[in-house]
Amino acid sequence: MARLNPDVLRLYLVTDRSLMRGRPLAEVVAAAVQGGVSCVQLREKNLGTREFLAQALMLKKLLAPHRVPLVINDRIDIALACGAEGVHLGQGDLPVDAARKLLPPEVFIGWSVESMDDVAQSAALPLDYLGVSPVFATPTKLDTKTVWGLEGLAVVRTATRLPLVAIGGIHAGNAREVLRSGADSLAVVSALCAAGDPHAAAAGLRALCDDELKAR
Ligand code: TZP
Ligand code: MG
Repeated sequence: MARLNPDVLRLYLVTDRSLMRGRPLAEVVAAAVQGGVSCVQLREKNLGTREFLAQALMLKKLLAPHRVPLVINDRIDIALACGAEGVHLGQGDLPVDAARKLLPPEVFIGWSVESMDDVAQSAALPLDYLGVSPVFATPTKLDTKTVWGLEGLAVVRTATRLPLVAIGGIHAGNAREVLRSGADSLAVVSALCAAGDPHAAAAGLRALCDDELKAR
């Protein structure tokens, strides 16, 4: 399994086209990348396979010159077909072991953990990072189980050496405390997708990440 440098995950944009105020996906992602996003996950819950693949290929082309990795949510087939650098799986998706067998060794795998049982299980799985989901309650995803809170995130930090990607309700106002509670990465949806100026929003969050993480 390829070892993932957690710096690559530092500011992690997870897409949601429904929050983009009518702006094209490419426009919002390009602005966010210019601002300092270091990793992009394409998350599509309502697209057919061909449309999903078309969006993935478009983003792959957009991100490649910036050396920003593309992560595909849920779909191993789409990740393989577009040459994505990573996949993100949840508790209801293809099991991690099965995904690892299907993917080339250099493709990294992230997994959402929703309980301490999941964290315990992660130790035996071929994983590259854990998504701590959700850190705060968020209207962007309503079907969540436990809300970890900063305290829960800190407990997860003590239980694993895998890079931790914090997601759920993260914005410039709480980002520092999330990083101080043990996260290696901030994953955001609305803080960038719904921002009036995604470039400026990304630049602000990135400066904050770089400042908090410089001592590590
Ligand atoms: N997984 C856990 S919370 C979440 C996902 C995809 C949504 C996070 O959205 P936001 O707008 O950054 O709170
Ligand atoms: Mg999933």
